[in-house]
Amino acid sequence: MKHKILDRLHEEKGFLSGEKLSEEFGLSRTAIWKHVKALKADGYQIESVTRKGYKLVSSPDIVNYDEIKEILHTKIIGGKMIHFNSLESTNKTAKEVAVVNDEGTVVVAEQQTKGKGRLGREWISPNRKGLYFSVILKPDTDPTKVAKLTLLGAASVNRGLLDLGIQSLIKWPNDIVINGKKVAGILTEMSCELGTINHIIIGIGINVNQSKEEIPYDLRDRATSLLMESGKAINRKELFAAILNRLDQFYMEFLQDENMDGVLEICRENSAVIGKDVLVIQGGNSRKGHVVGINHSGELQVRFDTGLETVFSGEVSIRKEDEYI
Ligand code: BT5
Repeated sequence: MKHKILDRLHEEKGFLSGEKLSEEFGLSRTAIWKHVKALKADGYQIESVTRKGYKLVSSPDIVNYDEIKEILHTKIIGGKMIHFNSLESTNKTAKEVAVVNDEGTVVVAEQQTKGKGRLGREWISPNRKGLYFSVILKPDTDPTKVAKLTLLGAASVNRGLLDLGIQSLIKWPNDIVINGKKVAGILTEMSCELGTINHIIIGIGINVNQSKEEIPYDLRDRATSLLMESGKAINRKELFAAILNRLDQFYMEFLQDENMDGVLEICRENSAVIGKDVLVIQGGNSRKGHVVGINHSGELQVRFDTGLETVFSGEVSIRKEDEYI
């Protein structure tokens, strides 16, 4: 009901009387007032004047469904959106709710207190400075295709950023970088049984409006934000919707015939590592190699002294020889 009242306040330019609202929704005026109070607690600035009613003055900087639905044009992704002000990790919560929710459900939080990176690492997620969300997918495919879905996430972030006029590169398999520094990361997790996928969680974290001082000191040489790179504050709602729109587009393509050609082409054309000398770090072991390309299965092709090898995305980190990331 709260959301319906919010919709009406959004529509109405001037004041909307409590009486009219209570007639429209068949509620008492006290009930209407309670919902308005709840909206105020969510951060909506609503002016209330005796005998005139309520007027929406401003919406909070939050990334929930109400705030992006006008610009969300998706078929599957975001069909349901579960929003939290604070969570330990959106991937953790998405995993917990995956069984009882349809695919496309998005878990989003304004901040994370234990954001997860890969291999037990941490993702720093300050309140309302970035975007932190996880998408639940349930494709009818085999687990070997899952690594490719990380690239689907990466391509969606790259294209979503471009929709807002921001250029970025994809550092296979899960980093988005601008000017050699990491601005976003993707964590894909899977639950499967006997070769069948129960669900996949694609978690995306993006540094949006952090100033340099808001990036932890020990990450400043390798992390950046969109604000720092573009010199202007970025609208998180627009960016969130743009990425979900792209994710939906690419996932629909994938569902048709598991075709990822478009996504792979984006990952190749915008690669931060193809044609570069890199260190391939795997299980505490580091080897020098030269990245030749990304193959049809989304794996990295690297030429080592010993010959050409295919590198899988699971437990591997790639670092450029002359850079920190
Ligand atoms: C990643 O791991 O890059 C995956 C990050 C995924 C985060 C999202 S947020 C929503 C969803 N819910 C979650 O709990 N997680 C996902 P990895 O490649 O392991 O990179 C982690 C490393 O990046 C850390 O060890 C730091 O060095 C660095 N790092 C941590 N926070 C960062 C940040 N905010 N910006 C840039 N680098 C960061």
